[in-house]
Amino acid sequence: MFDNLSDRLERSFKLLKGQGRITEINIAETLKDVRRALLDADVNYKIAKTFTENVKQKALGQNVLNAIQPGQLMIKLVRDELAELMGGEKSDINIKGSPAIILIAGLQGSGKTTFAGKLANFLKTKKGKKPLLVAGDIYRPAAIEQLKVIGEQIDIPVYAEDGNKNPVKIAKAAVKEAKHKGNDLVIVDTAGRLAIDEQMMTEITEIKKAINPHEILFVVDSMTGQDAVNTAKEFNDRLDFNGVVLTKLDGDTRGGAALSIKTIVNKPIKFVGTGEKMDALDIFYPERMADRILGMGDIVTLVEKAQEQFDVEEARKLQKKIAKNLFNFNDFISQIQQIKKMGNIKDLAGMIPGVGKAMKDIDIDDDAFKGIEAIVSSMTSVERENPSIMNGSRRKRIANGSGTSIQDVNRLIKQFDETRKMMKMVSGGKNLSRMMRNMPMGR
Ligand SMILES: Nc1nc2c(ncn2[C@@H]2O[C@H](COP(=O)(O)OP(=O)(O)O)[C@@H](O)[C@H]2O)c(=O)[nH]1
Ligand SMILES: [Mg+2]
Repeated sequence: MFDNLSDRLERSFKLLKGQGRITEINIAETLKDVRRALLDADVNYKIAKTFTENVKQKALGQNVLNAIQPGQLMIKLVRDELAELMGGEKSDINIKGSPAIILIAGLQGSGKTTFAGKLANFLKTKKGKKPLLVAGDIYRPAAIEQLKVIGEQIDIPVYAEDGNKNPVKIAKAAVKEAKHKGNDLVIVDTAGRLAIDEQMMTEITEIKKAINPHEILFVVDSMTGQDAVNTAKEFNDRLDFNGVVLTKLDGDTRGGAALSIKTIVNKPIKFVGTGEKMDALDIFYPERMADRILGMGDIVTLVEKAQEQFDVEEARKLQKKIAKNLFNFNDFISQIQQIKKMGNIKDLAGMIPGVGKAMKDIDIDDDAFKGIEAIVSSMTSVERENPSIMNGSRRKRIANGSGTSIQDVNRLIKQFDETRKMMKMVSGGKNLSRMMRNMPMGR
């Protein structure tokens, strides 16, 4: 995420660190570099200019020149300004109302239908809502089908009227249906066009008038950079939406949209999409995003995700086993499965301070553990529980069974042994939260 911008900003600060003395001149140079980095990330020109001017004013106000660690202070100022640029505080979605009605708007292909599903899933699992999804894109038959498939995946009902060509009527009927069936949340997916067009704007405005939504969310593809910002402006002029959803942040996006949109439309970014799967949705936290941009990682989100997926009881049992040196291959596999449940591995690793950049060019995907899992599943249950009995002939059989080589099996067993030793060492009385606290925080 925003790799290039992160690299560029880091280099600007190095410029400062390398200097024996901080002067007004090299601060000015650093800020010029920061501005260039922002422009290259496709941030609006005026915004980039104001940005560096603000940082400069604050730097002078805080007397960076005499600070003990001027480089650090500059980084903090830039970090705060980045967070401010992206909205400062996180903004909640309004789901009060019975039912609460959410209208989704945006261009075709921006990710509306996917987001509608993700949001329904999120509000169902995290807020205990009973959503009804509404298929309001009636122009492409495949669009209705797409929403139905999504609904099935996440076990959420979809309201659709095959053959009805009036999305305003469909939306109204859906709200009625929700009241009738006891759904306390209605999410209306709509049709988009490839570019802004009058007919689409009229239609979505009419839907808005007819159902009076509590929340209108504008969905925009972050890969489209400045275009995203322009589209947002036009939609906002017509719809006066409540918030922005930035999708495809998992891709190779430069960051311009995320950094410019708040200033241009003065509406907060509320969610970001980070993948095609239904759980690839994050609440947008400006400060955490700023940390990630500056390569400081996002430990808070990482820990939150870990806690969400972590079974405390399981962890306690595991700790006992580790202490008694009873950690075996079954535990090993269940650990891997826990990690996999947490989501995209590269994404997660990117939240660890300093790791994001190091892993940028490494190709890791959800299949990263495939070989390991194959090897372990070729072990008998006796072998899994007693890794020490693994002799040469057993290793050979496992290699054959898993379609790997004896070297692969040896390597895994060696790794496993080393991990086990290390785990036993660190587990001596310490608990997990203590270990978490000892993690490098990067700031
Ligand atoms: N990588 C990635 N792909 C996404 C994301 N959101 C949507 N997509 C994909 O983008 C394409 C268009 O999404 P869709 O929801 O159909 O867009 P719509 O036309 O606005 O309804 C689909 O292939 C989605 O799987 C995201 O956050 N990350
Ligand atoms: Mg769609």
